[in-house]
Amino acid sequence: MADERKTVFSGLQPTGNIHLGNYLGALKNWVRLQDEYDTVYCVVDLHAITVDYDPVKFHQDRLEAAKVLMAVGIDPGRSLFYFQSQVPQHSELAWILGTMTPTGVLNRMTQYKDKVAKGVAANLGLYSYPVLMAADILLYRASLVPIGDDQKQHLEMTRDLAERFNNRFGEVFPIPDPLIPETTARIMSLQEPGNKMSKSDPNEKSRVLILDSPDDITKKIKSAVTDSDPDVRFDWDEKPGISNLLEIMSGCTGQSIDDLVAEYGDKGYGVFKQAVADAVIAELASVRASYKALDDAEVARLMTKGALDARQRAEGFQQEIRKFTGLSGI
Ligand code: AQP
Repeated sequence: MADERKTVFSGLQPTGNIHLGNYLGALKNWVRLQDEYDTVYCVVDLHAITVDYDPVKFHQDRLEAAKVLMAVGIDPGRSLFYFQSQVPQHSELAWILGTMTPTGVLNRMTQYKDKVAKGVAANLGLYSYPVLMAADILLYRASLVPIGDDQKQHLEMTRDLAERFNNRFGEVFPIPDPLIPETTARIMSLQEPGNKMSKSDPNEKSRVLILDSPDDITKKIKSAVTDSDPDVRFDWDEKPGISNLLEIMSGCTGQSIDDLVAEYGDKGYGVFKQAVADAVIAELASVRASYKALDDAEVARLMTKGALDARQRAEGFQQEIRKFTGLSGI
């Protein structure tokens, strides 16, 4: 029987160790959505090579990312899960969508501008990253895309491209909606709470990794930059460091920010930071245990199988695109 469920798509770049921002902003939703939707998740390795990388390390990082995602709860038995580069239809659709993308739109993409401003070499792949991201999503006719706040602008561009394609060639793509968490959409760096927590930040103390030991988690949370006024209050302008920790604790425990402020408001930063660290350790304990139980060879085997299944499904969808665009006969 045909699968009537709506399709969810999302991807993660294997650009380094997966952190609490990735987890609270996107991955928790990825896992949850597997119960209700037809879920397609991808380690987006083609996106990751838009920045400088070492091929040997990259090959290991890619498998490691797949392993951590499985430990977090991505289940290849319930989700289509694979490496993007092993499904060439992503790149084919990206080319077609690229022919419909005004360069003026790409010139407005803030992530590209931010990366280049930070010294990342400007190249065509980095510049057209949002077009490939649109292809990733639209290839599977996805209707929902769980992402953190930093990907919102790219998703808006995906929606515009879907409409543009539908108007030009016929109703092919659903217009995908973003799924962005209310409180943990942008987890900030522990050292510079004005910047988002990021895999590529050179300061390792800026982020908690999904696989950090309980000791490391405690040390990193305790050394998080805060301010000198001892009240625990939610106020991004005056107290960005504490507001970030409140969001992290709320994301890990499910307690509201108001409840946390009521509980820790006058307890002092020492007690509050310890409670945040305990909450993060408790949240990530099962991920660490699952990771230890996973075997690299089995992860690689499951990813190969995922790619075979994804290629078959993607080819069916791409045949339709080729017909609509005149690249094959109707
Ligand atoms: N700090 C964050 N807070 C909330 N969500 C976040 N995401 C990333 N950082 C945060 C979300 O995680 C998903 C996977 O992200 P990605 O690997 O595709 O790339 P990214 O958004 O560029 O994440 P990083 O960690 O900052 O990587 P680098 O340093 O390589 O650029 C996405 O849904 C993202 O929104």
